[in-house]
Amino acid sequence: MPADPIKRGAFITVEGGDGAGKTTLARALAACLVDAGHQVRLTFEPGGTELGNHLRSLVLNPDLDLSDWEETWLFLAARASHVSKVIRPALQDGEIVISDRYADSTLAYQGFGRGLDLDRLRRVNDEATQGLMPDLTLLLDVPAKVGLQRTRARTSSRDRIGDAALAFHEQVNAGFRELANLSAGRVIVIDAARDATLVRAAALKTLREWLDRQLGDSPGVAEPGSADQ
Ligand code: Z5A
Repeated sequence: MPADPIKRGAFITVEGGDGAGKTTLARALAACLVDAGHQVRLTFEPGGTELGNHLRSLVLNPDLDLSDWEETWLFLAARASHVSKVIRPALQDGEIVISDRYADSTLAYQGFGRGLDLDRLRRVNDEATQGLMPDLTLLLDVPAKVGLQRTRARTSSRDRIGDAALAFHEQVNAGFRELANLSAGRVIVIDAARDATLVRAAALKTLREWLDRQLGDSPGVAEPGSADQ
């Protein structure tokens, strides 16, 4: 089990650039875990609480002019609320929390993308999360161009960050890969340029192996759709 003494569940994050398939995968993983009998809390950033949802609409509003640090504080305020009101209580109840984005997104987007100081970002992230880091992070790696094509095929609505230049998204993706190298024990990189079924299968395999190691004789992870068979 994780070392944090007040924590009994497991904390898993799904990270990656725009259109990497995080939401699709997070939902599929949650469904497989629920089918296997786990208590699962599926959540996301920015959002997951009333304050977080308000801050999400502010920080993604393309008509709002924000400095890079103003943008960062909004993400951090949303995270502080998310950790204290959703993630920690769920972990204390023994649930498996799956968050679609978390602290690594701030390092990748505001650090590698915007160019803000990484050490300072780590410190403020640490304050916002009260030191709570994921036990496992699945990093969906997809070329920025492919990810942006996916999201732009889905919607034409604009957002402050998704609309940034391709070069920005490439820096973000390179940042995520560097973070994975720095935290190789926690972050597992999954090739997400493949068909969604293959991405899900690779992620499920990783998750099963990880749960076997962490949770011993817990129910594990069901095959997709096995509850219906
Ligand atoms: N942000 C930040 O800067 N700092 C922070 O600290 C945090 C966030 C926490 C959140 O916006 C923005 O905030 C985000 C980072 C920034 N901005 N950007 N860019 P969001 O939550 O609205 O956006 P997102 O997190 O990038 O989600 P997304 O655009 O919805 O992408 P996704 O969740 O990775 O993908 P998806 O919704 O699962 O799939 C996108 C489409 O592709 C959809 O039509 C799927 O059916 C399709 N899809 C999924 N997988 C595949 C595969 N494998 N092949 C083909 N098509 C696929």
